[in-house]
Amino acid sequence: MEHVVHHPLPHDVPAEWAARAYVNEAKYLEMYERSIRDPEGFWYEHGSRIDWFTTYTRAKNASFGGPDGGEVSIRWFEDGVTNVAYNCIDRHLDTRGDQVAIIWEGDDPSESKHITYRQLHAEVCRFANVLRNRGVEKGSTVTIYMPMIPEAAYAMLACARLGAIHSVVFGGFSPDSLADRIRDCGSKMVITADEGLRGGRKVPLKANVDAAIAKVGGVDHVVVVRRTGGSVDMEAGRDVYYHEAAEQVTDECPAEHVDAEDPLFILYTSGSTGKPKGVLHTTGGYLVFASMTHQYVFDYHDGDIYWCTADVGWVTGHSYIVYGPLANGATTLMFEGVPNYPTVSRFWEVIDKHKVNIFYTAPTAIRSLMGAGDAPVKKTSRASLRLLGSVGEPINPEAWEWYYEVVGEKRCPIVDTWWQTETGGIMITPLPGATRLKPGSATRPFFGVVPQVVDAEGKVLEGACEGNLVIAESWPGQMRTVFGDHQRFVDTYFSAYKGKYFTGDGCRRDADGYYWITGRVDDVINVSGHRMGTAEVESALVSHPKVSEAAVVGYPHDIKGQGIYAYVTLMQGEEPSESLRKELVAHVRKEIGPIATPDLIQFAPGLPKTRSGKIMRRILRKIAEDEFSALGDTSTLADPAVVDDLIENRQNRA
Ligand code: 6R9
Repeated sequence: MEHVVHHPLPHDVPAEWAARAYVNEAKYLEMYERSIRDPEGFWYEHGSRIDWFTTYTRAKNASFGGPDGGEVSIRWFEDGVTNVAYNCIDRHLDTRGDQVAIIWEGDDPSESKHITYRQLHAEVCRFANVLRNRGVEKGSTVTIYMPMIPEAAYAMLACARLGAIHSVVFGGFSPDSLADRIRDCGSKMVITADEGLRGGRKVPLKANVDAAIAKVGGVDHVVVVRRTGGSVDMEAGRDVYYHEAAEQVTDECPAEHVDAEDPLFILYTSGSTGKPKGVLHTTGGYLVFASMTHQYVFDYHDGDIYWCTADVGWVTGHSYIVYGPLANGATTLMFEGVPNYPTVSRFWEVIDKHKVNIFYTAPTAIRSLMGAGDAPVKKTSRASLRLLGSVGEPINPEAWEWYYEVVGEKRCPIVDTWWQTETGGIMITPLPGATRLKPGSATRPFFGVVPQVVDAEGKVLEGACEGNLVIAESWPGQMRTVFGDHQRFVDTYFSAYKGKYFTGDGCRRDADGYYWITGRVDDVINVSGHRMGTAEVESALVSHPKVSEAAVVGYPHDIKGQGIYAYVTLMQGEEPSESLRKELVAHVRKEIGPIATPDLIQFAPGLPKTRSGKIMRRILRKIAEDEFSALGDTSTLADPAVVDDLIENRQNRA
């Protein structure tokens, strides 16, 4: 390939991709144009891709408040009645009851399972009955804290079947983080496992739940799935093993009829302020959007084996392991393990073992496997692969090329999919067969998505430009509110640019109309594809008795995309030391979880502040990036001398 990495030329769409794809370029343009000109007609039509107990009479009823800041209200298919679990399971039983719905691949390569749609139906009904017997009903909130085992999907679908609202909390979060999330949504029920298993190591999930409940109270029931058989404390009257409870119930459970705008799930995500937000997604629009994007973006056809490597604790797991694929009657692979266990060939071996056709992963995984060289890839066949996907953060062109050439052997298009917890599904993405690819660009909007690039004042920029990314019109998969705090929803997403959804991302648009996401423009950092508010890490640090003040910024990291750089000012009389550094790292891991582990901690006698006391993060970012020669205007600093000390003792030296 002859293109220059920094100004990549588009890859042409080979005839074979176009021949099997749902849409070619002309069809994409035609459908996209229609979806924007006539959103009501377009979505009215596509809403019928799922089954409804009562059909909607209108598709879209949404307002972003307008330029004067009116009410923000987002409703799709609002008088329709349906059920997500019914759509993901029951409606397939006649045609594909014996087809595999979920392939589960364990952490240990000798363990795997195949679950057909008929078995899935029985498992989910049973799970729903266990929950119903313990008081879960339409509108209840249920916290799910599980490893990557099929029961995680059963539990989610069981909630959906009952019309209950699940809140899945990633198994890597600490008891404190779990406690906050249980408290915020008021769950009386927690579903967990004895222990998780990842990379050969055990994760004490049940013990973490016990510690969380000791802090929050209000939890009446804990359902414990046995995964490792490790011994755990069971509190009589509160805790029950799932396999014991399941013996007491039948495998039939009717699907509740729920309104299109009834909540389906809450998923907590980080923003620029301290407390994670409960992003609320509802039923009808979410499922239409998740299933439609899954079909078109991954060009999913009957019989394909599809694998998304995300964890169900993140939105990617919700939309593209569970809901989108199952709504489409797909075979979806769920992987318990990690990319480098037992060896760095694991992903490729799993692809060969299960003849995976479509593979969707994150740039951080690609970069770390790229670091292990080509040989662990090349020793596997990967002949089944037809399409590759990327999500979670910008993919650098070098990693894109490696993924394309070494993993996909130039046979497979790469779909670089930009979206967010808030958007529910993929927003900007190539469509295989329709879109010429440019390494590093998420390319063009999906149907119904109206991206705009605006400057700091909110002026809409035209043509090739760079600025902040906003979305001008509602789409069905959009979050509806912040659970319990609609004003926060309005303030976070619709106040920076009135009448528009602000994504928090910076973006460039090139002369071909392709979008290049440049990363967050707010105080959110993206570490290995995990979103984290710098304020969350700061509040964890200052909760340590020896810390007086902390400021956290991201810095470029070869594998993780961004690393966590913390500046810490100690309490009077405390001395910096290696052991204190370790103590602080351990403290943050305990407060938030291992994903928030600071990579670098710099002890600073003072932080750069304006005279009004605001920390000048711009300066801290520059120093963390080892770019301190271009600090910009420092004239507003209260005490310019602190900067010299910060530079002198910087931790990230080239
Ligand atoms: C799905 C998911 C959202 C943030 C988003 C952006 C970054 C995700 C991306 C990407 C560039 C892509 N992001 N996909 N940046 N290219 N293809 O990751 O949701 O965890 O909420 O993160 O991730 O910064 O704003 P979430």
